[in-house]
Amino acid sequence: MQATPKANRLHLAIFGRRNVGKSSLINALTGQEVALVSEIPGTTTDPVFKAIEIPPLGPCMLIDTAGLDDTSKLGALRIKKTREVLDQTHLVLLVLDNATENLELEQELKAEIAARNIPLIGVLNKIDQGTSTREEKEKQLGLPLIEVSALYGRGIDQLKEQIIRQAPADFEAPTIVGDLIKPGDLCLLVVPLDQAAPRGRLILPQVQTIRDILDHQAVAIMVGVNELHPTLDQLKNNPRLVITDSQVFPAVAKVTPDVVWLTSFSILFARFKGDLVELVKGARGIKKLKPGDRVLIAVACTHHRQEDDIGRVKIPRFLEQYIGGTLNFQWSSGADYPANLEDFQLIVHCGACMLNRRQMQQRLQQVREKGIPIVNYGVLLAYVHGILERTLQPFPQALAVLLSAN
Ligand SMILES: Nc1nc2c(ncn2[C@@H]2O[C@H](COP(=O)(O)OP(=O)(O)OP(=O)(O)O)[C@@H](O)[C@H]2O)c(=O)[nH]1
Ligand code: SF4
Ligand SMILES: [Mg+2]
Repeated sequence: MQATPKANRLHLAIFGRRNVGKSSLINALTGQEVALVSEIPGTTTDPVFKAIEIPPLGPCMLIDTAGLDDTSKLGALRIKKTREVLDQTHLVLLVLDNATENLELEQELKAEIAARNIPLIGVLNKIDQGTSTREEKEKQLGLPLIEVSALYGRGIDQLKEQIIRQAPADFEAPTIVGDLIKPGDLCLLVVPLDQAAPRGRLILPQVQTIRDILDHQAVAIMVGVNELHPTLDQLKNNPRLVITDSQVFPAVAKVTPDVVWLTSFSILFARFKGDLVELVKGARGIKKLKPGDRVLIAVACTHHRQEDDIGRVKIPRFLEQYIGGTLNFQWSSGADYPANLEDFQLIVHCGACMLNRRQMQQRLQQVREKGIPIVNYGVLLAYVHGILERTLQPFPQALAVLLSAN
C-alpha cells in the first residue's frame, strides 16, 4: 500500500480552527496514532501528509492542516499554504466543535472551496462534550454537519460512508494507455539507457505505464534504443503501439514503421495528468517565440537527474536552435510554481507524474486564465523534431487541434 505513488491517492484535506480536533480526527479515521494531538491550540503548524487506506476508496492521502485561526504566521503566508493544499485536494472535511462561534472563517473557506468545485463535508466534533449546537451551526453555515467524537470513535463509520459517497470518482484519469489497446496487444516501450538515466531503476512514468498495460491484459516489452530495430525485425506482427522516451524521438521515429502508432511517455502523461488538447494548442506559442522572450521550465520533482538534464540543457538548446536566437529561461521545481506567469511567453512543463491530476489541472487553469501558451516536454520535443502530428495519431481530438492551427 505504501508503494502507491502519492500522486495517485485520493487527497482528503482537513480544515478547521485550532483545537477543534482535526489531528484527532485523522487518528480516528486511520485507527492509528499518526497525527500529533494536544490540548494546546496551534499544535499543527504546517500541512502534514499521511498515507492511509480507506476501504473501498483505496489509498488516500489525508492532509492535516494548521488551524484557520492560527495567527502565528503572516496572513498572506497562511493563505498561500491553504491554497497550496486546496490545489491538490479532491475532498475537504471542515471540522467545528460546539465552542466554534462566529463562523466567518468557515464561511470564507467554504466559498473558496465552492469556487473550486471541491466536494465539502461538514463535521461537528466533540459531541461527547456539552449540548449539541448542530442545527444552529448548520443554519449559519448552510452545510449539513456529521456529528462525531474523534476521541471516543463515535460517528466515524458514518463519516467514512459520507467520504466514500462524496469522493469524486474521477480524481485520476482512469487510464494511461488502456483505452488505446486491447487485451493481448503488444506495446514496445523504448527507454534510453544513457548517462542521464537513473542507475538501477526505471522512472515513475515508465513504471506506471507498464502497470497500466498489464492491467489491461496487454503485453509490454521494454527495450533500449538500439534494440528497437532488431526487436521489431523479430516480431511476427507489428506492435499496436511504440511508446518512447521523448528524448530519443528522432531515432525511434526512423525505425518504427509508419503504420504503427508512435507516442511518448510524456504525451501519454499530458492527458493522464492534464489536458493534451491544451498542451498541443500551446505548441503555437513555440512558433511565435522571438529572441529575448522569457520561457518558464517547470519540473514537478526536485531530484531527478535525467529530467534535470532535459529541462536544464536539452530543451533550452532545442528551443534556441528552433528560433535561431537566445531566450531567457527561468526554472521552477517541486511545489514551487511562480505567480507571475504573465511575464512568460511560453511555459514548458514536465510530465508531472509527481503531481496529482487536480494539481496539474490547477496549473493549467492558471495559465489558461492568463492566456499563456503551455506545452509539456513530450509535445515540445515532438514539435521541434517535426513529428508532433505523427505522435498524435492515437489522439484524434488533439490531432484535430494541431491540424486546425497549421
Ligand atoms: N472531549 C473531546 N476532546 C477531543 C475530541 N477530539 C479532540 N479532542 C481534544 O481536543 C484537543 C485538541 O485536539 P487536536 O486533535 O490536537 O486538535 P487540532 O484541531 O488538530 O488542533 P491544532 O493542531 O492545534 O489546530 C486535544 O486535547 C484532544 O484530546 C473529542 O471528540 N472529544
Ligand atoms: S520531472 Fe516531472 S515527469 Fe519527470 S519524474 Fe519528475 S515529476 Fe515525473
Ligand atoms: Mg492538529
